[in-house]
Amino acid sequence: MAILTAMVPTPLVAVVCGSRSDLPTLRGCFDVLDSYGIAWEASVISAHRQPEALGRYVGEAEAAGVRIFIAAAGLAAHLPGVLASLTGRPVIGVPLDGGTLGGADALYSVVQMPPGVPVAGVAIGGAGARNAGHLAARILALGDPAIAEQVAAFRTEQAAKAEPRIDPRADATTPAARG
Ligand code: AIR
Repeated sequence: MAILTAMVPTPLVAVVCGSRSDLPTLRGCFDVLDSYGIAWEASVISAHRQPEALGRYVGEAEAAGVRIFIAAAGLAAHLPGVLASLTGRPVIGVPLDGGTLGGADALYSVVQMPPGVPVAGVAIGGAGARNAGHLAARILALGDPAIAEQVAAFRTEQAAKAEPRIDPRADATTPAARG
């Protein structure tokens, strides 16, 4: 079990993934949490390869004050579901593209949870990783005015980026129309 701890005290969010090979895809999740000033820690613990370590870790993380778990895995992505069986705190599941099935395998594993054991599923891959960070922020914002302010600021900033009535022909990044 490897635990990679960000240089911040008392993490509110624990990000767990099934393999070190998942870490590059999770970069956006860490960046989003940092952008909100939310303390987090990251761990590599596979539900299949290190099930006992996962159980121990969840108990320790809860005791340390972690409020939300983000769990990411590819292939048969049971990590979010197993994690949700081990904690009563919110679990956000990020399905990752593990190869042959393009992440559909992980997506189904994440969202098709049995009643009583909820996992909040986000999109496959990098978009989902970022949204896991945003969703964690929104949940924490319910009880934390400082984070609520950050969430509001992000939404305002994002909304300001709308570009009504542009001329796409003047945009050098838009490929020239053919035919
Ligand atoms: N995985 C690891 N244990 C259980 C699962 N489902 C996932 C990892 C990774 C993929 O299997 O989350 O996305 C491949 O892992 P690796 O270590 O072979 O690169």
